[in-house]
Amino acid sequence: MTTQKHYTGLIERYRDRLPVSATTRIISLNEGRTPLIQLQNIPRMIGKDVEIYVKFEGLNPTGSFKDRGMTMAVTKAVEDGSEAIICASTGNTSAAAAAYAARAGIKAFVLIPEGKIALGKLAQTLMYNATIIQINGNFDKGMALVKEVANHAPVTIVNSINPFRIEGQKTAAFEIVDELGFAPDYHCLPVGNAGNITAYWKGYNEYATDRVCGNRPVMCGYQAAGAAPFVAGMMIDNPETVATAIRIGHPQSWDFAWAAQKESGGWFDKFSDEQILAAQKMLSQYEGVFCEPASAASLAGALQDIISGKIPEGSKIVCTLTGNGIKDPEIAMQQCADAKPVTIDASLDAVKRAILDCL
Ligand code: AN7
Repeated sequence: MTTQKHYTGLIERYRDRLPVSATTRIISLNEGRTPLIQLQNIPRMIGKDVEIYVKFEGLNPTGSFKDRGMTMAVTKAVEDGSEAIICASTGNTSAAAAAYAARAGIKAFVLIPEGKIALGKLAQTLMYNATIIQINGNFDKGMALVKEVANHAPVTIVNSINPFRIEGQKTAAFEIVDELGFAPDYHCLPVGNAGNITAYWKGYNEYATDRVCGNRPVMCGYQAAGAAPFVAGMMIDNPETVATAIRIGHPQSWDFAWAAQKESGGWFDKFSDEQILAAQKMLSQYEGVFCEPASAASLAGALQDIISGKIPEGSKIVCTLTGNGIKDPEIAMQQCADAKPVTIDASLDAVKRAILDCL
């Protein structure tokens, strides 16, 4: 009998394609290897013959895709002798930075827009014991400050301008190809700072260059209507959306994201908060997959483009669900405000009546 080595994270799995050496101390929480779930009910409901898969990145250790980039960024920061990391964040990066810093035994500083990050993200960042610095400004302002302060203090930036973040995140594309045996025809994802679309495109390109797959997907980037600089074709100053994760007006990976769109023959589009929330609820109700609002932009976009025919029938589509729905309990409760739990007497009769009333 062969003993199977237990899974120890994406750096170990893809170490040949990542910038680590045999002696690198790997800082990992066994991130990656997230499920690729084929939707069963929604394609039938829209009456289209398509294969839609969701890459559920909300099942990473801190509940978002950021763990992929953070294992790599923190591994390299530690290798380079850094004792502190810093990031600006709409919430998920801060949680990931805090967790991997805890794992590494170094310090994490996170700059967040006051009052604009989801409750779960704040709670986990506190638990991981990061130093949280709230600013009375948005993510873009925080990002600018982080870039400045890194010139004045011994801290390593772990936002996606750190190239090791992109290296880690490109492994999501590898996993999809390894699992399907091919690259999808279309890859749909939410776009905020645009690090992730950059990373996926890099991953697909590396695999295509090495002939691991014969094709590369069309890249479709979806934004919230109030925070859609790629749709506007220019940076915007006061982004607003209920999907706080992507409340970003000055994306750092601007040029890389345009390259991904152009080289893949893809497009950007934007969706209202109502459309994003509807997609989030639909995915929960009809597929049992609970992602956070920002993540649902990928499905909102895919469905619109499938229904319009822009994405033709017969296509294989992957939507990245970037974060877990549990991170934003306040939005979830608002989404279900009409589905108040019934309160009844603790008796068999009352429970029986409550069930029969609903059938
Ligand atoms: C759930 O945490 O920017 O286009 O500071 O949390 O790579 O920025 C989060 C971004 C999509 C957008 N979905 O990804 C942060 C942060 C979720 C996110 C995005 C984010 P990028």
